[in-house]
Amino acid sequence: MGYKVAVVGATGNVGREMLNILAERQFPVDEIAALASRRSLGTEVSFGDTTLKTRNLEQFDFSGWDIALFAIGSDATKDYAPRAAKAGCVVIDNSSLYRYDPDVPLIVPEVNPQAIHGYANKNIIANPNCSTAQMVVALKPLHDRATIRRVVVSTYQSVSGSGKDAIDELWDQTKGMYVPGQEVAPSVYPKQIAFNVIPHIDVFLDDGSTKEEWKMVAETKKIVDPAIKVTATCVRVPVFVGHSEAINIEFEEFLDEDEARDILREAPGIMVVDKREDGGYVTPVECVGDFATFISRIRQDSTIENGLNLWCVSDNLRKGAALNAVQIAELLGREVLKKG
Ligand code: 11C
Repeated sequence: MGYKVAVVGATGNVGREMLNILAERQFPVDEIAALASRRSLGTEVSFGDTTLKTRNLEQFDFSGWDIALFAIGSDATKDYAPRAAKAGCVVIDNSSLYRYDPDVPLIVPEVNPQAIHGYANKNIIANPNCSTAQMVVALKPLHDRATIRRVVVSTYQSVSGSGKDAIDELWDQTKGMYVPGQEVAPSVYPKQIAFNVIPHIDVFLDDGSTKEEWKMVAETKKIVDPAIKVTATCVRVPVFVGHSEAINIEFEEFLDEDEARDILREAPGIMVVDKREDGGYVTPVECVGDFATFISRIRQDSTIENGLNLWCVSDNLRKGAALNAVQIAELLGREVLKKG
């Protein structure tokens, strides 16, 4: 016996990846519903070898459904997630709506699987921001060994993090650079993204940081350890898929770079590619479609007592969103629902 699973927002980038990953990982599904707003009705989406017709989210009755993977914006989530949860369906939500709610667990299965039991408070589990998810997978095994005091992270985030219109903007703007009269003005982004980088993701906060940077701080504390200090600079780069991060870590204890490499090699969800030669590291185009978080450029930071630098790359639509949500569903099935 398997599960009745609904994917909410099935026609978006993340919703489609959720369906792909449920099929790829052979999640034990008895029945699947691809839900979308009225605007997207009629659109067909793939689920393994089959094609699903989208169903109307507004009229959907979640009673009798086990799990709903939500990949819609916070505003729509506010309307539909409580409705699904009240009907007895466990919501795994990819929006930021519930992430900082103390009654809702925020889970990366490789890092804090024990938090799963908190689902029962509201029948809701939150999925973290993509830039946080890949970073905490790398931080956790190192924190367990040498206790992280402070993290300084700079991100290089792909445009797919902003949705389909942003992917189109990068594509059209890049092409338009070569065709006189077909230049494309910035629309999704405040400045040109083609052949450029933009140090601004999400809205500005009063202290001069951005919401994306704040999320990396708040979510790392909730998932790994509230004692860890994090400072982040989040930057959009002209890459379609795959977020990259340069991470500087200060530990309580000394951690040798070779030991760190060995720890990361053994850690769940991580693939170490770290040869000190031309091309001996991973770039975002190589991680697209992969499940792993890739770690390269592991090296001592000798400017502080117990410092380490590393480079972390992952498919933001997968580990950063859809894969992590499906992994939470697998964890929920294994530890709580026990049907599959
Ligand atoms: C980006 N990280 O790359 C964002 C996308 O809180 O789930 C995901 C935003 C979120 O723009």
